[in-house]
Amino acid sequence: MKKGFALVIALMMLISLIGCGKQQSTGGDANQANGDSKARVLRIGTTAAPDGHYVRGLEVFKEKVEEYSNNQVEVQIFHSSQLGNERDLVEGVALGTIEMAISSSGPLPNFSSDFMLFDLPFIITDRDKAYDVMDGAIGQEILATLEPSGIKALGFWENGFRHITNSAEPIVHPEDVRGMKVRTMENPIHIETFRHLGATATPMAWSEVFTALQQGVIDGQENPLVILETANVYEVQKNVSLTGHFYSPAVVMINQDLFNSFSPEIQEAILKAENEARDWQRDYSRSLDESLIETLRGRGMVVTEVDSAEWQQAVMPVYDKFTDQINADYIKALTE
Ligand code: EAX
Repeated sequence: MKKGFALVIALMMLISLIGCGKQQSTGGDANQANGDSKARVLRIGTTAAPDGHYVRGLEVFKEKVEEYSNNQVEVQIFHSSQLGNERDLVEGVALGTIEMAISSSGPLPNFSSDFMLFDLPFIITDRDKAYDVMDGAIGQEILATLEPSGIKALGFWENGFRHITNSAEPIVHPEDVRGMKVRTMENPIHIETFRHLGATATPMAWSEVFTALQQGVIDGQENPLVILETANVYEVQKNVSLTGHFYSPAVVMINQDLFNSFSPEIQEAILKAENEARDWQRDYSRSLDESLIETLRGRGMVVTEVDSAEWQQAVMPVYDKFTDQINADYIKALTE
């Protein structure tokens, strides 16, 4: 009986492996062999839900890149971590097993420490100022640090201002998170910030968070409002406190060798489409931050305003632990 069951499981695994292999063969490299008459497929992976702000932006990118390339390129969007968690996605693009990805800044310091700039608490409080730095020389320098990993990073999109959620009493003051088990992204500065506040920081991939909250493995988490809404976090968390303690950009990336294999015209189409989609996605993200407070209240969440200065002061010591690892001119550009 047991043996029969094991055989069935083994067969199922084999079938799913064959399935994966097939899916991968639709990728860019495989299509190269078919000549230019057939559209080359760019699969883009994201952890976001189908109606999340990344996916909406990627839909704009898809439409534009297909138009600008005269349909020589086809974009396929894989939402909800179907191609893996953010760390897997970035690794996949580096290795060329996935053509493209969008990843929040969370796992990027594992690939290039320069990205830590954006992870410092409250380093960004004004998104327009942040866009200037990210789109200017400094941002481009930081994106280029992914090149040795085989990644061409195209631009900074927006994940957004992160706010803390929980289900016990609403969090108002920094000391309220003491003793709480808070899920953070797999990011050294994020982990240290919550540790510093006296919480048990629990780094975890995004796809595991909903269940962990539901089962009480963690008490809270932090994310932009759009994620609370589109990933149904309001179903398992009662309160959101508008701390805005981190601003998280999101990087759109493509495998470097794959990008280089395209004609200059197609490369131009990809770059132009990414640029325009980025602007669209940022505007969309910004508009959601305004509208979603009421939406989440309607979902039954208690939305709590906090004293930002009090929170900033509480996390300042975190800077001392990391500033020697971050280019001082970069910090200046964001803070001055
Ligand atoms: O990129 O892991 C996270 O909390 C991210 O904000 C989310 O997956 C969107």
